[in-house]
Amino acid sequence: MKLLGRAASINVRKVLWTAAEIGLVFEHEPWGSEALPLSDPAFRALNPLGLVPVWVDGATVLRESNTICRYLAAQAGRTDLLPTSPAARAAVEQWMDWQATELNNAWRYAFMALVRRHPAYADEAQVLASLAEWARQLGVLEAQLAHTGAFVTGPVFTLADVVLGLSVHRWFSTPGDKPALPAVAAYYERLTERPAFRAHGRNGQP
Ligand SMILES: N[C@@H](CCC(=O)N[C@@H](CS)C(=O)NCC(=O)O)C(=O)O
Repeated sequence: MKLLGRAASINVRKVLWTAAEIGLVFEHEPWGSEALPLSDPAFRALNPLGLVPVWVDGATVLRESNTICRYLAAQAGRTDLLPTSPAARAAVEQWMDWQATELNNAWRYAFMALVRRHPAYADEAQVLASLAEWARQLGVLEAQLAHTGAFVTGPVFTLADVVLGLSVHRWFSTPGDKPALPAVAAYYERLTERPAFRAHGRNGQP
């Protein structure tokens, strides 16, 4: 088995964290780095979208980080990470889908401007709008975590916590005028108790 994608990518980190929770042994090639550009035809043959991560398991080639995480959990029979009953599984997946759509879109501009310092993200009004929308979206997570007092869907750590934990890490790694979110802050500390999060999430890299 092989993971393709540089470890600075939040979507690659989802796979690294999930694989570590499961205890998988696999090869890792940092595609998306200078030495391994995503324009390389060999990479495009695996993912015509030109994005990381990509997971190769024999003849099975997968893209989309959340899909790869679900595949790994299902293959390992880790029903704690991804339950099999339709309702419990959907409860995990709805948070994963929300992270990949609404939440990620909210923080992208602010993160690229304030952390990556990317010149294409220099519009102050858009930075402030992104921070405000990010805080508004995380207010939904704050309410949920205040309710569960533990993980996103309840007392059990699931794949929803992998993907949301990495977004929360970006929130706390980004400077700016941000509201206090005490339940989210407590969750961040709770996740930090996990060795796999310390290795692939809260590891000094934003
Ligand atoms: N929906 C995809 C998004 C993948 C994605 O946007 N990956 C970024 C890195 S986080 C990427 O490959 N960007 C192109 C680049 O870095 O050149 C997923 O969840 O895997």
